[in-house]
Amino acid sequence: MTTNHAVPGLPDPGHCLVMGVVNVTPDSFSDGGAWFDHDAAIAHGLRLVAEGADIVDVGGESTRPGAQRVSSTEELRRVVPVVAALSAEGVHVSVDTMRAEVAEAAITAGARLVNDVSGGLADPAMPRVVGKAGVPYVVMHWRGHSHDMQTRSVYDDVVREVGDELRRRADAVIREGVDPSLIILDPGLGFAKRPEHNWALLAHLDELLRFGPPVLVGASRKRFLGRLLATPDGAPRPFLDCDDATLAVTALVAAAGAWCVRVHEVRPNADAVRVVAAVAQGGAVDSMR
Ligand code: PMM
Repeated sequence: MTTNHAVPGLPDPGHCLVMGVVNVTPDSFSDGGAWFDHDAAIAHGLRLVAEGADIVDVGGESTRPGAQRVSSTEELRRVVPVVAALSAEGVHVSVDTMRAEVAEAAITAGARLVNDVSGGLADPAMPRVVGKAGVPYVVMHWRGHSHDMQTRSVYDDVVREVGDELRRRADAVIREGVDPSLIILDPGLGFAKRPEHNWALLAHLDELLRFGPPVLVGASRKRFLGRLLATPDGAPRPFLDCDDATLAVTALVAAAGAWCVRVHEVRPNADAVRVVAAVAQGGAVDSMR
């Protein structure tokens, strides 16, 4: 098993971290916009921490396949008050944004990590803002905005190509001033990827882990899980019924050495990463009472 990395400024509990998702959007594909109201979003974030989330990821723009962009004004309005309130409660908040302006405002409001699904491609100012702030930066594999990203899901060798493209993005953001020790890589499951691409990336996660930076995996409630679990007549399993499948992915990637999983349903995943760590340590932990 590849060892878990510590990322400066973020918790290092000795197991794969759990990032709980708070989508402050009316149209998120997986939680139906249930946390669109600020107070509801803040309460949900605190509940996720109580359930074992190490980080809470706050996002104001849906990246559901086919989604249209929101304005930066609207994204700021959605995200900043939630980031500020959760940060004031001592929560490690990550901001899920592709916009430098939103990242900067969120960092000022207390966010400790920038989660950029575009890996710095959507807004060329992003890497400089993150570099200047000196916060950890999730660089995800991305080939274009959600409205037409599925047209870009063409690969000869998805594992090699995603790896190469991610490595190039990491080099690019380092040139723009991001500290290499603060980079986290993410294969971007579901982003310009068909189900078979996601499964291949999961099967060969070791190749991404070998690059060096910590790896974050976001499989939670994604369509490829629903497709796998489709009914005999081909109807995909609804997103909200894919949490057990998400849990299976969590256990597998945590055992493979992932640094963090991004999930909607925190408690079972927080339990799973602890089980994986206990097995990996083979009984050599004093918490095994
Ligand atoms: N997936 C979504 C949103 N943000 N961030 C990272 N780093 N990795 C992901 O896989 C990812 C992400 C889309 O899922 P959601 O709309 O259900 O939150």
